[in-house]
Amino acid sequence: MTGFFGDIPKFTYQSDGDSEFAFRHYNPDEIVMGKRLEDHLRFAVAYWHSFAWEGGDPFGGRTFDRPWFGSEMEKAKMKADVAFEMFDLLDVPFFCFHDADVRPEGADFAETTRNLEEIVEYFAQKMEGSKTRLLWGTANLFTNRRFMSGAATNPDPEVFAWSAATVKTCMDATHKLGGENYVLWGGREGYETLLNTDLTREAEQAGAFLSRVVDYKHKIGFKGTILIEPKPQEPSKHQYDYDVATVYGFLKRFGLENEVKLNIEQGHAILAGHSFEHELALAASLGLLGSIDMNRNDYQSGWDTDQFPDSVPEVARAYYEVLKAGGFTTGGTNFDAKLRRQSLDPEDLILGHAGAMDVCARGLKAAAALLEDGTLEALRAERYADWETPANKALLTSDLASIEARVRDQGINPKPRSGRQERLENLWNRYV
Ligand code: XUL
Ligand code: CO
Repeated sequence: MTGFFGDIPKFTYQSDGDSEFAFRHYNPDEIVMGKRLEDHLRFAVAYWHSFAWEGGDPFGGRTFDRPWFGSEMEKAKMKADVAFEMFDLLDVPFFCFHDADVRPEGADFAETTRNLEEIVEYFAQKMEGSKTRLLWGTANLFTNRRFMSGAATNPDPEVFAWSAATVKTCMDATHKLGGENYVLWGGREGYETLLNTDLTREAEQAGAFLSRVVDYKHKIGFKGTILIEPKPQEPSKHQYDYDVATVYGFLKRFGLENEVKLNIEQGHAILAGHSFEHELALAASLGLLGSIDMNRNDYQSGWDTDQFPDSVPEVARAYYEVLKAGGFTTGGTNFDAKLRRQSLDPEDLILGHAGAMDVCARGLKAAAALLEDGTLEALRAERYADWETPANKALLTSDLASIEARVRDQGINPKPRSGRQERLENLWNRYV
């Protein structure tokens, strides 16, 4: 034991009592739609925000003063000890990490890789005594200055090579630890100005890069899912993986739409001018729904604030789409969320996650009840019911001249019908 979390007890579900250190709504064993809540939600802790982020902002540096900060291997191991203690206290089934969150950077590529391998070995040992599994691994191809002009899309082929080699090592690490997915967030795959950017060439590089990642997945027999995480801007002014629709176009262009799915983040959807549920519904309809990064954005600030979710109605909308699509398979709910920089105490870290788990549990249960009630889906189906007749189905394959003849012959004259939005909103509000 590191002692970092003092006497904070392990969280359990307690429907009554007044302990702050208990789940009020998240009962992992509760059966919802025939499945345990833990298996629906598949919560994961994000290593980077919880253990590597120092609390800086554009106007000031580190506010957190963690005993594991530093570049020595011993500190990296202490960080892992604290992380696994927290996973245990919160009883979370998963965690996620970038290479740079977990290992010290070495003097060169070889040393950096050795450091990663040493920590992966350490994680493997810790996982033997823990229930927590790896939801996904990923490579940080955005913090180091070598990536300032992109990774796969960099004008410098040496950066492409470095990035490809790094992703290989991170896929190896993920595979070794039994990860269920591998994520690629295009951190600096984008541009600041078109004046110095060749869009065509950069897209070809990105397509080749992702194709090689898919090849390598098959080569090593990694059975997990490759996931792309869309985001429209930040850090770049324009990010190539803008949103779900854009990434779908990219995957189709390179013939990868059956190989890669999406990790969709609430805050990124908001930045793209969409709702989270829009992005989830679209991904589900395209067969690309993989996993989610759950957080909330500040609706006034216009940047990615990565806060823990606090709104049951919002997360209910998201889980409604996930449940309607059949639930997660390899995916899960990763809290890509960080403390506010004034939240210095170990308790804050624990309570941020526990509160978010309760919010998600309430949201998922509300969404499941509405889905099981069936009224919403029945009303939606009713709206499109006229498409079910053979004559109307034939419209989708008829030519314009024969459609015109039908409109004339049958005297077709459409009568507008209510979309009944308020009625449906009232239905929602009975459940959340
Ligand atoms: C950045 C972000 C990343 C990815 C993983 O906005 O969401 O943390 O989730 O690289
Ligand atoms: Co994310």
